Amino acid sequence: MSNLFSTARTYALRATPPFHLQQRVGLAVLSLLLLLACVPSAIAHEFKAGDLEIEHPWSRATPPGAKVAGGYFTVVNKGSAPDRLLSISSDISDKAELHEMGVKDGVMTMRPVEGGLEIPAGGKVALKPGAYHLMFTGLKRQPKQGEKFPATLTFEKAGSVKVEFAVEGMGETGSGDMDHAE
Ligand SMILES: [Cu+2]
Repeated sequence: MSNLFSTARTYALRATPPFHLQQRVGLAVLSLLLLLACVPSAIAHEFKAGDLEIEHPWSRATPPGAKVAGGYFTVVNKGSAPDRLLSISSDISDKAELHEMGVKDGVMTMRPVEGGLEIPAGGKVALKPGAYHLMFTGLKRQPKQGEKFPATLTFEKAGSVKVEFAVEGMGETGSGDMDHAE
């Protein structure tokens, strides 16, 4: 990418007037290529709700019979007031809870977040393996690698927003992951 950009800069510098048609066409093609290169991949999807951006919601394929699946994404708050993630719902499970990890008596545990999760003004919160995360509990079916399933996130100020969780492979752990089998 950076190579592409420096090539573009060199090209732009060279294309000083008189501006020949050939150069213009060349520049147009180059801009188009740059544009295509900057389109996020199918995996890096995002959703907007008011001042909030929800980046790349993802989950993981589960083994047959599993009753829980994790849910992860990053919320960016571009506004000047804090907001709060209150609840999550999806057809894939009976319930979806917001969990946080903690260490109790030297053992990693997870517990529901009480009162929702604050998204600070101008800040962001990442839900990821080993940290804050969603848990879809009472799975009605197994999420399959490569599919997307819809869910609704409800925020105190931004309201409800529909998102899609991209299901990644079972081995997709991120760092400091903890098994959700209970
Ligand atoms: Cu959990």
